[in-house]
Amino acid sequence: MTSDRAGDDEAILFLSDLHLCEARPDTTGAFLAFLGGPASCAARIYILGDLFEYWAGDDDESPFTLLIATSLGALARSGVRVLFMAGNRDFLLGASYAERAGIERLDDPHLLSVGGEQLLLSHGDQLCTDDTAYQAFRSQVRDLTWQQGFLAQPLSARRKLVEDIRERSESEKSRKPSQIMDVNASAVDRLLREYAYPTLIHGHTHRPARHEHVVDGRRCSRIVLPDWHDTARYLEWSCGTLADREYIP
Ligand code: LP5
Ligand code: MN
Repeated sequence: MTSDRAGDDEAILFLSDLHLCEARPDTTGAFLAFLGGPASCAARIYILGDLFEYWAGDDDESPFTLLIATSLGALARSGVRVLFMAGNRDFLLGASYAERAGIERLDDPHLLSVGGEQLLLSHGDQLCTDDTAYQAFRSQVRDLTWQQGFLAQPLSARRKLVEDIRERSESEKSRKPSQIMDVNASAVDRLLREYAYPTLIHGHTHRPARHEHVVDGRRCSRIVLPDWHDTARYLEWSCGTLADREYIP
């Protein structure tokens, strides 16, 4: 767990699940415009995972990944802090790409104190505990020894393996009951209790909503961020409130 405190007057943007890739030029265009637009007016932006469709290693230095790094780097150099939490698609994004892009990497979860509020940030996949096949897969690929073995393979072999797993994931998802791919209510309650009843902000499920959880008699909000597949949507903290925003370039 990492934690941080923001100044009361800071404007902060939260976004996740952009799934950037060359095959989605409209989303890439919207993201680049967003970096030059609303993000440039904020004090910091939090990207809560799945910035990329997938990340096979920092040695993927394609013009596409370099363009995103250059654009994030320009924002960071202008004084906007860019904070990144890994998702299940891009947990292999490492120190070298982070440095190139001027982004600060966070643990999952991350606790942010601002304006007297506690905001607990997470990608959200760890809360989907009913999806036991996914959680087993997750434990395997988050193992550092496994990751070293994976990263030791040539980039082309890694890309092929990820694409095979993507195919298998899509086929398994089509057979899973929808509710097991959402967060588990008890897992959410445990997390809220552990972090002293904050507001939880997460992505991953692509089911944007605001939920209320009452844990030990305490009322906590859980805000689920939208993906960027059709529109550029994010959450904005400003003057003590969290507002849903949509950016049309
Ligand atoms: O991402 P999303 O939302 O579509 O689906 C997720 C779960 N799927 C995944 C897999 C990713 O989409 C693809 C991999 C990302 C690349 C990471 C790069 C480095 C790792 C390289 C791996 C070789 O996360 C999906 C959930 C869904 O969220 C909802 O929560 O259901 O989970 C699955 O579909 C997983 C399957 O149920 C189990 C997959 C078993 C694959 C076993 C392959 C064995 C190969 C050995 C290597 C570990
Ligand atoms: Mn995800």
